[in-house]
Amino acid sequence: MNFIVLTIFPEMFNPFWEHGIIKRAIDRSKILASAVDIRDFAEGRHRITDDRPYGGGCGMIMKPEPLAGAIRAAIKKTPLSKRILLTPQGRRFDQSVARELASSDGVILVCGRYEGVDERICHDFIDDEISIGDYVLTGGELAAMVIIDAVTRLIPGVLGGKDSAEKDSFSESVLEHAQYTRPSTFEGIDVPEVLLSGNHQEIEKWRLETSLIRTFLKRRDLLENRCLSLREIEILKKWCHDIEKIVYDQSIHGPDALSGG
Ligand code: 6GU
Repeated sequence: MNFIVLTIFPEMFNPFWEHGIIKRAIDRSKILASAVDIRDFAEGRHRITDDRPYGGGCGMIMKPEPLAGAIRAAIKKTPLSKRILLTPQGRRFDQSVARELASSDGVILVCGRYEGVDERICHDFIDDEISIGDYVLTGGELAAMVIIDAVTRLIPGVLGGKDSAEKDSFSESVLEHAQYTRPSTFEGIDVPEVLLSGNHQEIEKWRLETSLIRTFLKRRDLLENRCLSLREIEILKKWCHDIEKIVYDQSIHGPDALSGG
């Protein structure tokens, strides 16, 4: 997998390449990654990369020639890579887009800056436009890092065995279950007993239940769009039953029965 980032701030990527999983993926040749300075393709003594918009208006526009030169050079290096413009106008990046990119040969990520990019670049040099969410960043650089990070961890062999893809496809539509590590008691709060039991079947069941309840409480939209498994339906049905019982008992004995009022 080859990532080429085109940016006027290539130095922003140095600490990104040099830490954690990304560094390890580069060291182990799971990914190739480079940030190329668009300014290297700009003409003239001042190597200007932006200019005023035709028709007037505030803000500066990225000039087409340096971008075209940078993109052409990147295509020469990686002819099969998809050319992606990072812009708040793009389609929304999510786990399924990350998977799509992870299965490609490579991507050329073009970081927009200023108020935008000359439209002729968008038309003739770009295959796809991606946004990382509905807010406006000062440039595409942080979005490029988000995308490279999310895509890299999906590449086979980048994460350890336990974190591999099969768990991923699950975690994209339900939230990760609660996690604990030592000590078993922290500030008076114990780790749930089941996790210390060594009963793997019970532990797995507990994890699925906490995943589901969290998803229901924090991100109900994920649950609504998910194709539920039989086991998940059974768990949800049991909750419905338990909640109905509480409500039923309350309505029989009266709402004040338990408080004694
Ligand atoms: Cl990809 N670029 C910019 N400038 N702002 C954004 C974005 C991208 N995604 C969300 N906001």
